[in-house]
Amino acid sequence: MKLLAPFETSFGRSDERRILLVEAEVDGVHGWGEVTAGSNPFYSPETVDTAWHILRDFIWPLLKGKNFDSAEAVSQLLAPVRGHNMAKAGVETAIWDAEARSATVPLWKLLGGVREEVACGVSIGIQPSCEHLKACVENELAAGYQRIKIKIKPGWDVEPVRYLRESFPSLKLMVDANSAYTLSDAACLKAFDDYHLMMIEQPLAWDDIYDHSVLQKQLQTPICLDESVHSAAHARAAIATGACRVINIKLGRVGGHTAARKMQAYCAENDVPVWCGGMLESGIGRAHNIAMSTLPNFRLPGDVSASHRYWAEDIIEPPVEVTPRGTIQVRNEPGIGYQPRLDLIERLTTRREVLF
Ligand code: OSB
Ligand code: MG
Repeated sequence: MKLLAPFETSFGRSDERRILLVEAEVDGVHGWGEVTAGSNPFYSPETVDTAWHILRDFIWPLLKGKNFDSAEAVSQLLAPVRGHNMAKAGVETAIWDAEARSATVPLWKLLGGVREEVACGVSIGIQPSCEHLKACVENELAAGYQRIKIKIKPGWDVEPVRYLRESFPSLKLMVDANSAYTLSDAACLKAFDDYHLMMIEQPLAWDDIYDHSVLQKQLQTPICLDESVHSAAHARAAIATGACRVINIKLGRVGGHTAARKMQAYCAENDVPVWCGGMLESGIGRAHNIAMSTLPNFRLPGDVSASHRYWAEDIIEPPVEVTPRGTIQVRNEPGIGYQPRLDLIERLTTRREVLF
């Protein structure tokens, strides 16, 4: 699917997304999930193609013919496969959707969600100039979004933040570095302390916890971890070492709804707020993100925004829409609450494999 506008981060630029969907048939009911891996291993080690391989050759043999009472059992069945959380989440979330549809309940209720309206922010990619960035922010604020995150990298960091803060003194603003810095950049990162940011997301290495704990002690701005937290155990290590004060939860990165639910509960017990991250998902992944965002400890606006920010035509019906107060009204329909547009998905499909 071609993105309406290219999205640039410290690790590269995307013009399109190769979307890998999983359709799971469980007792005759079909559920849908999305593998959120990219085409390249620049955000995480997984790619669309590694996920395809792992799903077909290792995940499917662990599930085929298995009896289980609930989607909750799936993550344990997949435990023999180390890593590959995005591949796992594709099928795990599809089975959660199928379970909710077969019980005719909304997925968010089945998961234990507690709110019918979720707060939305936006993630704005690296722009050619501060003027361009300001225009993007004005546009998103006019649409109602509650907080703005901007992507940063060395050479595009303190200056755009200073510029935005001058124009928008009380804006809920944060930055995401996607691992573009090292501890030797601490002085540069410390300069963010003057601009009252909500948080700085993943400044250091994608697989690091310890250096973040060293950095957090030097910063007033809270650190939020994304790339380096893949489980409740990682959240425990990050919180115990003081590596962050906020955690971004992505279904793909943590391996699905069961893991996400555990992680948000663990963070709640430790008074660490979480929010739902995004991976430029199609409507299927987006709908799962909305369901997850209704869980109790999702206390901050997420990166879950309207379909039309990404796609000329989304593959679900209706598309995801955002209210003028910057929220998504959760749908009270069975499963993910949105219907896959089978005709459109068919037209966009370049490769398919049926496993049985
Ligand atoms: O780090 O949160 C990230 C997109 C692709 C890969 C990583 C990230 C992102 C985003 C976009 O920030 C969030 C979205 O709008 O889906
Ligand atoms: Mg991030």
